[in-house]
Amino acid sequence: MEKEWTRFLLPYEQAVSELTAKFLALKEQYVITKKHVPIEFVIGRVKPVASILEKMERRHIAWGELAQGMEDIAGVRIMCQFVADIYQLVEVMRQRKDMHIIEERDYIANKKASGYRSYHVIVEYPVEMLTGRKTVLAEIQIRTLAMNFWATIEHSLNYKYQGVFPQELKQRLQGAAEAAFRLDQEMSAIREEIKEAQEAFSYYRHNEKKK
Ligand code: 0O2
Repeated sequence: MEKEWTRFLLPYEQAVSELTAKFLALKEQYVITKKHVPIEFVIGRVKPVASILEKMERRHIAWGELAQGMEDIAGVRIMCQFVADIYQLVEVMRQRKDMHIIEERDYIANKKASGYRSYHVIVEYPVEMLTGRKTVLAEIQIRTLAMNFWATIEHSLNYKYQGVFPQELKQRLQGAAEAAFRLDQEMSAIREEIKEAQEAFSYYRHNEKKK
């Protein structure tokens, strides 16, 4: 059985490492433009077998339906500074020819009941295997650093409470999610102000030079 899992997960491993490398390469391209870089860092993982089995049971997914029925076996997470960066990256992804978007879930505009916010993009991604081309599904989660901070803490608490949080903790987490989102909004507002100040400064310098 272990060998079968290894064989099954191999294209997903490849998809995660290729997609991670591609988003890092995209970041480098932004870096050399000397403009704002919308990517902070990128991580990827293949869902552990125990989590796949748990989700198969919870969602009643049969072994034969696994490749189409579970979209997040291959997962890549991109962290950004600002909410606007997230939408910029989604737009970049929509233009790319090497990954085909089949679904987008905007959990920023429509946060989850838990308080979770992130933008999920499900893509079909082709990997070249020894046996030929295999197209797998992958889930790209794009979120701000503040959203990631919240989700990381909530995720680890989830393990402890198995998803059944005491009422007070649940409310605190929902409150913390709102605080994280307010932080994102504040940072975006500050960023706009900095941009305006920089534009005004360069306009002033330009006019000074003309004198
Ligand atoms: P891991 O370890 O991150 O892979 P489901 O998986 O059934 O809950 P669905 O509809 O398949 O949900 O996909 P969804 O909700 O678009 O994405 C699921 C993934 O999003 C989760 O994967 C988490 O990574 C993240 N996520 C969604 N909701 C929450 C939440 O309330 N809190 C946190 N911290 N993360 C969330 P996994 O498999 O749970 O875990």
